[in-house]
Amino acid sequence: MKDDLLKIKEAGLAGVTAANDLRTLDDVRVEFLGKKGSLSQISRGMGSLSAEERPIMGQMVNDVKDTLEAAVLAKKSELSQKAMLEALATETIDVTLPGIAPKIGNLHPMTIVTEEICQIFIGMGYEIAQGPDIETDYHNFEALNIPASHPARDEQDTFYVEGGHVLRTQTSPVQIRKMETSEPPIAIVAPGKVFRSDEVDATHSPVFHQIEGLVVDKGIHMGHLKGALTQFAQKVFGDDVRTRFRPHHFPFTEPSAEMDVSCFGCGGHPEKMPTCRLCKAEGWIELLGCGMVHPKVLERCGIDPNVYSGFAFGMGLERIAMQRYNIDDMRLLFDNDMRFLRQF
Ligand code: 2NM
Repeated sequence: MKDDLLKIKEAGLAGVTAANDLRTLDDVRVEFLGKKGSLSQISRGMGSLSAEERPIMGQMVNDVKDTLEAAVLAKKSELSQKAMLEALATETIDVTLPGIAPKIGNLHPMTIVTEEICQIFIGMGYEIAQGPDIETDYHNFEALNIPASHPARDEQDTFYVEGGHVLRTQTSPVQIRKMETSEPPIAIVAPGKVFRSDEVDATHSPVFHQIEGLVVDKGIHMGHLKGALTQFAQKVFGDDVRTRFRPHHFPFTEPSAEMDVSCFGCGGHPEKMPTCRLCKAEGWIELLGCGMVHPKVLERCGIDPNVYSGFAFGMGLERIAMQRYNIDDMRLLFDNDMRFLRQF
């Protein structure tokens, strides 16, 4: 048994010395030191030894094991070092090869337009406000002075969901919630998705985007509304743009108006460009609805209309994006076809 052990030691050391790469070295390690290797087999045979011989042989087996392990370790570090030097000598990187360009995304045209408009209002001191897409009937209609009999409540126009809730048909409920929970002065804009039960076509979608604004303080009047919205229009379309206000009706404002901007296709002079497609030779383009917040709306939100007054406005964002980017079909904004979206 002792002879066997010495033979194993010598064969093992020879194997380690002969190993020229890490793989061969590991094969040698498994052959001699592995679970089923020669040393393990010797150990298993020790059961037949006498009680005096067993510890002596045990010690010898351990010594051989230590010797072989040390030899394998030393050889391993030598071979690793050699492999590293070889790799350094042979593997070179051609830094002149063309790179692989990372795929960089871009913002959706609706996002660009929304952020640009929000940024203009932020610059004028407004805060951004947000609220839930699913609203109570109260916040979407009742508080806005839209009674149960109003045509806007028709199921043809509004998505009703469980529990008498609705998908908000405008972002005004965000303004209602703001007025309910804070004291004037208030100056906010609320951008977001709104929902109406419309058929899809080139100019309609059941989901679209709006931005609405609200300013409430002591002494706010129509002059503030006209000034703020004209300044806004000039920031979006350029300093030369003019605005005009036409009387209109909304249940939640009194008086109410629609604001047009002079056409940025023909410069508001269709007589010089009778073919202008943007304004259909009208010279004006409708941009938004607006008005002085109805006293009943203020009162319902806990704001005393004898002390405070306010103006509000709302506009659709798809139409602005379509005019801005010369898009003739609203569906392109919702299809999310990459060939279209990559252009922005
Ligand atoms: C519009 C037009 C006019 C509006 C009113 C309110 C509120 F909550 F203060 F009463 N928010 N938004 C408003 C007024 C919206 O969209 C065409």
